[in-house]
Amino acid sequence: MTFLMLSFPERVEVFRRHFARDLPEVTFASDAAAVDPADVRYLMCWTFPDQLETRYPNLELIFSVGAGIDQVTGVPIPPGARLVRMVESGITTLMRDYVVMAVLALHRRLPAFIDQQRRAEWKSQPFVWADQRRVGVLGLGELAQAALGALAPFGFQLSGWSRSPKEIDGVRCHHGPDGLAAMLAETDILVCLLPLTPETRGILNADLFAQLPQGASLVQVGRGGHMDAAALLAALDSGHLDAAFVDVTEPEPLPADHPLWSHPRVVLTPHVAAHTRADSAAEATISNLRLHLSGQDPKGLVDPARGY
Ligand code: NDP
Ligand code: OXD
Repeated sequence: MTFLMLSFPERVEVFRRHFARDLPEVTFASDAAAVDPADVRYLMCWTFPDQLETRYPNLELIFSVGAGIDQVTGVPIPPGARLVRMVESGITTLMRDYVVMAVLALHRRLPAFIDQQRRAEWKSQPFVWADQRRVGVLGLGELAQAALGALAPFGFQLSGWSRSPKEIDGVRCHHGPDGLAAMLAETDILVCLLPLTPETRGILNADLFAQLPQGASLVQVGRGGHMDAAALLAALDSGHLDAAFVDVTEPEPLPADHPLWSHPRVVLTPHVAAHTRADSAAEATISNLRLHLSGQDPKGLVDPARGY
């Protein structure tokens, strides 16, 4: 019963130590060439090794090292194997912090002030109090709920949108296509924390931007494939949107001549909103393996029909 981990050496070593201490009954391996493929029951990776479908015939669980699984969507897996995305406190806290940072920066119009600073322009901007600012989040999953929880104490008006109906204290919850239109019409700062699926690809497009109120802003921390960058730039240039934080692009890395790099109202970060933390991820994975070994579903189990 082998757990094969394909990842960076530093992360692998942390996992190796945790497995040796907390789950010695499972053999931990990190060298694919040195294991008998028939022994591999559990695999952790970001992208799949070639011919995964036939390579490890006894695979039961495939763990993504990250929260997203769109990088493997559509790649066949062995019959009987199930895919698990990463749910761990390191990713969640980093994302929570990034979203709070970006929302506060947009709320206090930091991109406008940085632009003014470049021109040595000493000028105030209109003040808006947090209780007058409406923050809407696309997605109400693990990361979105952590971000909303951290935004609540500032007093923002909070709302969120998901596929299925939800009830979250202090958050106006919407779902489905009608719910999206209702939320967008009342959102000053929109945060995208959706998984990338056929349904959500391209969701941040000209039509969606047009449904936001004049002067709204965007925090794009989902996946590059969610956003039509040309539509964002057009909405910023027309003045309909005020500013954007963009952490994910298509392609990544973003080519050096892409206009997003130099737009004065865009803060661009290189897909760093969150990152898997080795020690907490190892604990989460071991806890998931224990659930699986006792016949229960692991946390973060992907539903192939939904695509996340
Ligand atoms: P979850 O699976 O916990 O949450 C996904 C949420 O999106 C759920 O609320 C789900 O609705 C909603 N959703 C999915 N499809 C639709 C749809 N068609 N219409 C409406 N709502 C939909 O994911 P996480 O919170 O863990 O992660 C979200 C995403 O964040 C990742 O998939 C990845 O793309 C991105 N990410 C980005 C990182 C970065 O560094 N920039 C780092 C980590 C993740 P429901 O609740 O009804 O199922
Ligand atoms: C993830 C990411 O999905 O880092 O974890 O984007």
